[in-house]
Order: sequence, then C-alpha cells, then structure tokens
Amino acid sequence: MSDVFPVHGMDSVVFAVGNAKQAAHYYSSAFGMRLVAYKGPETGSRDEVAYVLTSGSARFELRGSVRPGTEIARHVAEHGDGVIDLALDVPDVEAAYAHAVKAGARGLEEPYTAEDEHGKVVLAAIATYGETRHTLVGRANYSGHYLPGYVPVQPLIEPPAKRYFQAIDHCVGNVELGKMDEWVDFYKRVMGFTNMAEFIGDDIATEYSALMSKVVANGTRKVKFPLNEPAVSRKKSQIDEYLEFYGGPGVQHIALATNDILRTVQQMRAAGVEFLDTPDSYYDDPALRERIGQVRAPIEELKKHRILVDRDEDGYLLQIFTKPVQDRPTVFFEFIERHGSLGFGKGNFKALFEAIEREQERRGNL
Ligand code: TYF
Ligand code: FE
Repeated sequence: MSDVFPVHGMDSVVFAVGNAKQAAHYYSSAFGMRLVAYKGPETGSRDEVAYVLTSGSARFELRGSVRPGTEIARHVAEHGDGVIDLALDVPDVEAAYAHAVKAGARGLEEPYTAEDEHGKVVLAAIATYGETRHTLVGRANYSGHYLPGYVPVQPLIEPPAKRYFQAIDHCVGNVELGKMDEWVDFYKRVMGFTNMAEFIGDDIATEYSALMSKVVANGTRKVKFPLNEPAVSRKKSQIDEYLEFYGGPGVQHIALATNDILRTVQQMRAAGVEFLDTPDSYYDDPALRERIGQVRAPIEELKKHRILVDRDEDGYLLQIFTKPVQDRPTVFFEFIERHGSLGFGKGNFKALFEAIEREQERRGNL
C-alpha cells in the first residue's frame, strides 16, 4: 500500500511562552540545547520574538510577544506556556495538505512558499486537538539554519561537550473525555497513521491510571503520537488536571531520546531540573529484577537516579519524567533511552501514575 501522507519526521516543536528570552536560557542551560536562530524586532519581526534551539535532530522554537494584543500573548494568557505546533517535515507539502483537507482536516494555512538567499521552503498548516496545529514543512530546497526570516545566532552559552538528547521520540496529546478515539481516527484518516500495540484500556484505567491512551504512528514509526483522555476513577484524573489548568486539550509531554540517560539526568538535576520521584520499593521489588533481567547499568545506579526500566519482546527501555516545566501543572518532558524496545514503558505505568498522583496531591489537585 502506498503512503498517503509521507513524513520524514518531526520538523520542530513550537512553544508559545511568556518570556522567550528567559526560556531560551533555560533550554540552553538546563537542557543543553544550542541556540541557532532568532527573529525579533532587530530582524524586522515587530511583534514577536522567536528563539530556535537544537539538540541533535530535535528542534524547539520558543515564541514570545513583544507587545500586547498579539496572538502569542493571547495564547499565553489563556493557556500559559505550552506547545502550539507539532511541525512535520514532509517531502511534498502541497500533496500532504490536499490529502489532509480532503480527509476532513481543518486547513489553517494553504501552502505557500517562503524564500531567502538560502532557497525556498514550502509551508502549510492544519488544525489538530485544542488550539494545537501541525505545520507542514517542505525544506528540500532550503539550506538555511531554520526558515526565511530568522537569522543565525551564536549559542547563549557553550553547549555541553556531549548533548543530553538527540531526537524527539514522541509527542503526547491530552484530549477531553470521550474524544480519544476521534483523534486516533483523525490521525488514521488524515495522515494514514496506524495504531501501535501499546495502549491503556478500560482495565488498566479503572485500576490505577485514571486515563486511557492509544498510540498512533506513521509508517516508518519516526513520528509517534500517543493520545490520552481522562478515565472516570476514584481520584481526579491527571488528564482532567491538565485540561483544567491548560484550559482545554493540548500537548502533555514531549519525549526526548537520549543514549546516556544516567548522565543526562545527573547533569539536568545539577542544573535544577526536577524529576518525578520513584519510591525505593520500585527498585527493591524482586519482581522488577525478574521482569527486566540484564540491563546496561546496575539497578542500584538506576535507583540512585530514579530511572524507570521496562522490557518487552523486542528489548528494553530506560525512562524518566520531569515535573511540569512551567507554573501551570501542564507540559512536562520524558527522557527515554531505547535498547530495542519500541514501547512506551507499559510495565512502569503503575509506578509512574502513582508518582504523578503524589505530585497532584502536593498541588492540592487530587
Ligand atoms: O507516552 C507514553 O505513553 C508514556 C506513558 O500521562 C505516559 O510516556 C502515559 C500517560 C501519561 C504519562 C506517561
Ligand atoms: Fe511518553
């Protein structure tokens, strides 16, 4: 079967933030990212600033407003800092956009070309859950740093000798109760994505997770979009907490692929990033050792850093989650080191959701 919506991978994750200048410093100093491009009043962008940072193939754009009344300012006033765009790198923007709209996607920007001395980029945008969008980026004929209108800049601080992460692994959306399957269908219909095996169904939801989740991915599995909805449960769902504080559906977490999670976590903690805590009992449980077998670090090392580990038929993975990274209990990050496993840490769901609930409780939202 031919791919109706070919994608190369994620192009960038675009954040709307209250203070892009300071956010650029945080992602440089705490996430080890390299500032590579900028636009703002000095470069002819009168209303908005944008800082573009990279770490390997992962790219974040941080957008802020320099005056009242802009769309970014409105978005931040309503949602707080958050993700406005999961931009996709596609080989043919016109074809992708035409297919998406024909399949029922809401078009936000028809295909257009942006140009500078480095070549041409084709761009278009479609709407997804909440106020989130997917910009479609065709950069085959472009050699510049990011996009026309942005100027290359030097890093804010010298990036670490070894980067903390090298790629975007998956991007998770939170949608309203009863809407998960509609959004799963959206990605199937509009982008030709298919379900991945990993999901949280009714059984797990009622027991401890307070959420349901399904994962869709493109044909190459380079782009993976889990979708969560709240589940009715004893306690307030972490997804309801997100929806309340974000003011609607949106991106919940971005998972970043690392090949040295121990080092990454150690350095990020030293820079002041807070991670979810995992109790000693997780590591001291003999069933864990049985379940995971031999992994690349002693369990004592994983315990020291509060790193979670899971194994499935294809291999294993190490993962850890930050606490929310802005004032509102909304967006957070995951770091994931894969050794064969294509999963999402199903074996850790119980420990993870209990850790999230402890944080909800501390915030008074449980
Ligand atoms: O992306 C995932 O599916 C895993 C597990 O609220 C997960 O990272 C799922 C839901 C959630 C937090 C983590
Ligand atoms: Fe995840």
